[in-house]
Amino acid sequence: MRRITKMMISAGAMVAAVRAAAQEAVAAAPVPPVATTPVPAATPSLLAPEAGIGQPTGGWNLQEAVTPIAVEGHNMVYNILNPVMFAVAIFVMILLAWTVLRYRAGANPVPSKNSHNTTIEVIWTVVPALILVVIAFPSFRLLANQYDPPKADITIKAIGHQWYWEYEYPDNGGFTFDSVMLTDKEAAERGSPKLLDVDNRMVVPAGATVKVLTTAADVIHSFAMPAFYLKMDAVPGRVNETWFKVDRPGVYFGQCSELCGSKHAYMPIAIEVLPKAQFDAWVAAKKKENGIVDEPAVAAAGAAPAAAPAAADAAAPAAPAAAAAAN
Ligand SMILES: [Cu+2]
Repeated sequence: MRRITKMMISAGAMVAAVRAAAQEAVAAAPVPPVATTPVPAATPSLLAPEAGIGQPTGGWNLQEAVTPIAVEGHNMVYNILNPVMFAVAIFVMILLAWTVLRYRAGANPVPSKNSHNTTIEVIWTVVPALILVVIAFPSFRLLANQYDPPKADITIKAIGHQWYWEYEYPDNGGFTFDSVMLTDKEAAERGSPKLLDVDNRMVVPAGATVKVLTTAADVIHSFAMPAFYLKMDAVPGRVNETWFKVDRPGVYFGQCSELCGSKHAYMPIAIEVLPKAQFDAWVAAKKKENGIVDEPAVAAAGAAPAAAPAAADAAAPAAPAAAAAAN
């Protein structure tokens, strides 16, 4: 089943690649190059990437898991799928070697006339089916958890473009910004791995459930973050939903994971997880930069000192409510 799904996915990827190439050819002429304009980093505190966390390590293991879903996914890979695959592969190799040696023509001058054996046929049907059932239970549980998120604390929209990501913060006045890959020189200056860091990272608060809405402006892209065990297609004209929750502040790197044209490899995703207070400061800076004013908070702050003593009593209960609404 997994194999068929995998084949279907790779067939889908080929179709998408052909479609992307066609759309790219159409879009190539009028669209100016996007990766050349340097955008000043607006982040008040820029976290330094940490070796071995949220980026490739060159080993053959998965990147260290930093979300509950990633922990569950790694458990599935390391403790269920890999042992089953190794056991099946070794068993089949031994069986093959035994058959080749034991039933070779030289040792069997008179060939066997057996055509079938009911017992063996039942065994080789039932045992693989049981193995699949054993794999299915934790697999379906993981799938259900991935697609049944807890209530979101913040929603962020990730929009794929040829070839950069754009992020929108609808909960915080709807400011948007582009996230373009750093050159090798810029990445070296910042101490970041090359081809993975961007000028403006997607910033999220630590310990919060982040809902990510993915979509695209031109061709199909895919929003992927290995350390979060997260991958979601970004399809033009459609909005997909995924989520993550990271407790550990830090910088995590991912890449577009759907062939989307000639610079597919150069539109990385960098997510910076900040402690809540620093995140709030970053949001405040972004709002200021974009001229976004919190209407209810301004009204409450302006009304309180100006109000007559009698009116202040009536206004007082409304102020916390207004402040709560502003948050
Ligand atoms: Cu892409």
